[in-house]
Amino acid sequence: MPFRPRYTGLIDKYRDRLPVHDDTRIISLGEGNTPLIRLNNVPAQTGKDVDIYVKYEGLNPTGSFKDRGMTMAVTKAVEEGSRAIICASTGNTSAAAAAYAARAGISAFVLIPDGKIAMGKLAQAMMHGAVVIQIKGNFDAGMQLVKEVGKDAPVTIVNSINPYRLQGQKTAAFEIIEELGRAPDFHCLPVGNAGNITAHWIGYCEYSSASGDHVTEACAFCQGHCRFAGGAVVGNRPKMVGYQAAGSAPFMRGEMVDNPETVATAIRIGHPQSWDQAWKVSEESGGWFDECSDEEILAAQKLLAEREGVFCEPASATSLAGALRDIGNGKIPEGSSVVCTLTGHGLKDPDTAIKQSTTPVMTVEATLESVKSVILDNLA
Ligand code: AN7
Repeated sequence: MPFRPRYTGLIDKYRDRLPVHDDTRIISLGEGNTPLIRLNNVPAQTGKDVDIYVKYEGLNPTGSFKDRGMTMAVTKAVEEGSRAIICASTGNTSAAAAAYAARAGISAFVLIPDGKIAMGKLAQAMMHGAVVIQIKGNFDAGMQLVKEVGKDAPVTIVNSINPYRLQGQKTAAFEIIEELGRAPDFHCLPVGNAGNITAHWIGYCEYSSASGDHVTEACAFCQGHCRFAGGAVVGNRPKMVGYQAAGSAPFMRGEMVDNPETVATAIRIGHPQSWDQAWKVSEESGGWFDECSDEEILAAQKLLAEREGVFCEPASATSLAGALRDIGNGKIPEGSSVVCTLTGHGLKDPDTAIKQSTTPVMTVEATLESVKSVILDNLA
């Protein structure tokens, strides 16, 4: 068998495009390198000629895209001598922070909205030994507290306001270009704080520029962490489309939302931290924002699970729900290639999955006869 080097995570892979030094101690769990799956059955259902791919970020080590940002944020926190990290979270950031802190041997403090995070995510934060602080308030209140605490407590904030987070997350765009040989025409993402849509745009712009330079205004967000400045765009870049849950859609309202609500708890966010950057991304790329109802989100989650064998969490399905609608109405024209990011794994939120499933679980006698009769009754 030919020797193939072990995959050791996205910082190792893209170190010349990331703010690390040769002797930086990398805190990694082998994140990144996630599958880009071409949908086989769903596109036919639209009646349109489109290529839809899903980037299955749920297959990262802690089950969400947050690992891409967290490997960078924790690597840099450790390099800078920090002994503790802190974040507010709707769940996935807390799971990633807890895991990478455990890996690094430092402490993690996570603020989560009381009763409003999915069970799998809570289990992760607890299991990895984070100090879990449930607040009687939502994510936005937690974020405000974290910003204030971060001013004088000896903790590093690892929410996406930490610029290293977006640097790690931009690598998802690199992977997509490398697999498709070009950028897709449209890239659809669920939007909460809008960090990920911003990070992807930074990635596409860097990769498509002549010199690996940053060429986007949104990239001002890198705060100097891109290697260079300037450079002409040579490759294609996608239109970036951000979908929000209707009950927490500040980008659609055009202003912050104070009491966001949605079944997709991961994106139950009313005060996005990357507000200005995301508007720039939308403008620069020629994309748009839209919203999906909870019903549309759950239907897309189920469609993917039933028709393609891909299980993502509700928030993640928002990207496909929106894309299917915009393919249907022609905003995404025929002949397009579309990538939908599936930000988190379906196992994160088993309660919502079981609640919405219409497939009955049958209980029968433990006999050959009863099992056979179930099979005969249920053959497709
Ligand atoms: C599955 O964990 O904000 O627009 O605190 O978990 O970059 O915020 C999660 C966000 C989409 C939105 N899908 O990404 C947190 C948190 C899933 C998520 C988003 C989140 P951004």
